[in-house]
Amino acid sequence: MSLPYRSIVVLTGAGISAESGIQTFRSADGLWENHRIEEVATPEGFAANPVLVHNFYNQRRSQLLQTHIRPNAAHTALAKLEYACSQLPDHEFLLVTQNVDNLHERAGSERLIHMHGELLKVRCMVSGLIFEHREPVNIDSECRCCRQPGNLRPHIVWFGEMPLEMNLIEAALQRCDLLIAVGTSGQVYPAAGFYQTARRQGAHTIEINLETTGSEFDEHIYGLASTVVPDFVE
Ligand code: BJW
Repeated sequence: MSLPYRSIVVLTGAGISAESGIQTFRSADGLWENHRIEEVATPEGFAANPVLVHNFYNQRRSQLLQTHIRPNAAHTALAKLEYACSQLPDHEFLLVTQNVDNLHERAGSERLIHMHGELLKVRCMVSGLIFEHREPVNIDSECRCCRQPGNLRPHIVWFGEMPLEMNLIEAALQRCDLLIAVGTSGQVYPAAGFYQTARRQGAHTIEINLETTGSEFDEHIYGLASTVVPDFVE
């Protein structure tokens, strides 16, 4: 694999997991269809109706755990790209995903940040401790640290909350010479602005998507992530 770039940041969105069977957010049959965003993806929505929000995430957690939901060729190609970078001196790689599924790690990615949280984790609202969690959660579920009911919330970044590991992401964007965005509509900030940060300091920016999103990347490659990403990496 020839690698003309030394510092690569890849940003992924729901489009990379679409071919694995996980619905994207903003397509016509998208997840939000049956729920208003404010109801299920804001702290205010959770405070108003925790049962509804827990049920929404319970349903998505159980979908993710179905056996037919697996990483696809795009996830695998990004893990290979990371491995190739790790074999070369003075090369670095960071994968930043907005996705809350676990398909990147299942494909072998290790240098990975889940900036919008993780579906298979819950957080104690009192201590802030984070736990792996695969079972349904309800308002009676007992927290593992404080042994109290009602203190658990999904470990998900909702609208109005600060995305995770922003310092590490910003630092990587400041020094990258290639930014690739795969399968994201570019409608949600701060991720939607990453390509501008990278471009400002001279990085080449590439968008891989089914269709144009209107964002002004240097290069656009249109097609299915499962085809385009492996082609690009090899
Ligand atoms: C394929 C494909 C295939 C399909 N192959 N491609 C006004 C202006 C600017 C900002 C704001 C504003 N008002 C409020 C804000 C801030 C707000 C925001 O951005 N709102 C916008 C809606 C305007 N953002 C926030 O609140 C964030 N926090 C924040 O800003 O904190 C302050 C801060 C300040 C300074 C620095 C840092 C922080 C938090 C955002 C949290 C987002 N959370 C969600 C929900 C998580 C919960 C859950 O999963 O249930 O995260 S929203 C949802 O959107 C989810 C996703 O990660 C995120 C992005 O969606 P994504 O991945 O792009 O998916 P889609 O469906 O939109 O697009 C899929 C794409 O794939 C499409 O383009 C398809 O074409 C393509 N595709 N199949 C290739 N096979």
